[in-house]
Amino acid sequence: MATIFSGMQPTGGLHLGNYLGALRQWVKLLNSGEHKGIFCVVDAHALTIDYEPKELLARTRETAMVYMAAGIDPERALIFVQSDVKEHFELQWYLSCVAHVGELTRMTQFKEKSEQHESVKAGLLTYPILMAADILLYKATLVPVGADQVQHLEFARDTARHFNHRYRADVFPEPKPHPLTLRIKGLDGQAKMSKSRGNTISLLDPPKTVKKKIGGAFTDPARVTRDIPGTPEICNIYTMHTAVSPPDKVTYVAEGCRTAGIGCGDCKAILLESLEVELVPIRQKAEVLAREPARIDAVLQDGAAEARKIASATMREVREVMGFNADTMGAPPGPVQAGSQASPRPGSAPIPPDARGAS
Ligand code: AQP
Repeated sequence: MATIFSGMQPTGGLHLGNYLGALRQWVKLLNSGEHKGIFCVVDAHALTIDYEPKELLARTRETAMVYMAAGIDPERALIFVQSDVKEHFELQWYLSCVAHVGELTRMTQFKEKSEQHESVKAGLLTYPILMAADILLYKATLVPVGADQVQHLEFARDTARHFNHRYRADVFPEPKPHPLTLRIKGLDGQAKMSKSRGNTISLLDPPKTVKKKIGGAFTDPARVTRDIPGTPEICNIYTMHTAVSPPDKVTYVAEGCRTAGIGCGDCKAILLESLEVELVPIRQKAEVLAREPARIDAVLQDGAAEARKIASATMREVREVMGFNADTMGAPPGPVQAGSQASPRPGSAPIPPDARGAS
């Protein structure tokens, strides 16, 4: 059974782009019964952009809540928070010692995001190493990724290869991409719908807000008046139709747009109906979950406990092939006392009393 791993950053409220482009596909993959699912809220990745520490925890919980409301069943999949499993960061460092800086500086996301800042934080450069650690820690074999993350997944595959080759071991399987091709543009019709751009329809927006946002959303600029035909393929409203409307309605709005048989307002009204079919159950489940924060915390605690089990088993293998003491996690805390029962590191000679500074 393939293990799917994926995650989202708690950088803001999850939106239609996150849902239609990724989350809905995770649910489909999980419900196919062919995969084991591990879904992480990647809060440490969220530090690579400016954020408000006081808001991070609430956003992290909300992200997990939306995973559940959208259909990720915690009985069938692990849901946990990245920073709760410290092995991600340990593995990140080890991988950073087999990864190449040249590969990192070539990443499109790094180039684009670093151009926006005068002083570039190291975390922006090493972001793909943490992503590789997230995936490899669970030996995930299938990773649902959007086009903008394909390069990072390729990096994770390369890093798995570098590691296995360097340590002449077969610790990490190479994760395969499960391509997510749908791309939803923002309400501005310019860039992709993005939490950080403020051009989103949030999954938890009330119906009135969704209506208002769709009403003001950018369409084909050629359709200045209702009687001018348009090109549905370049219109973000049409893209959303293809994701949420039944096929007969998709055909109807496409033809109506091309022939000027319908106006953008008509097209948006039909989209609203389809969107509500998709969003109502998510909102309802989220409302119930929001009243039960202890349930969300319990899911995240159980998820982290299970994730730690997998992670610590992988790290044991990793440490062993790297020449560390594989049992570090189980070692008793505190300094080793003379005459204690603690086992010496493999291959280590006893330390002579003089060297310990004993009088
Ligand atoms: N507009 C989108 N259309 C389709 N898919 C999208 N995804 C994001 N936006 C769209 C997919 O959602 C998953 C999780 O994304 P993320 O939270 O890790 O970060 P992101 O892709 O950078 O999402 P945002 O909203 O744009 O966040 P910010 O603004 O913080 O950078 C990914 O699988 C992504 O493909």
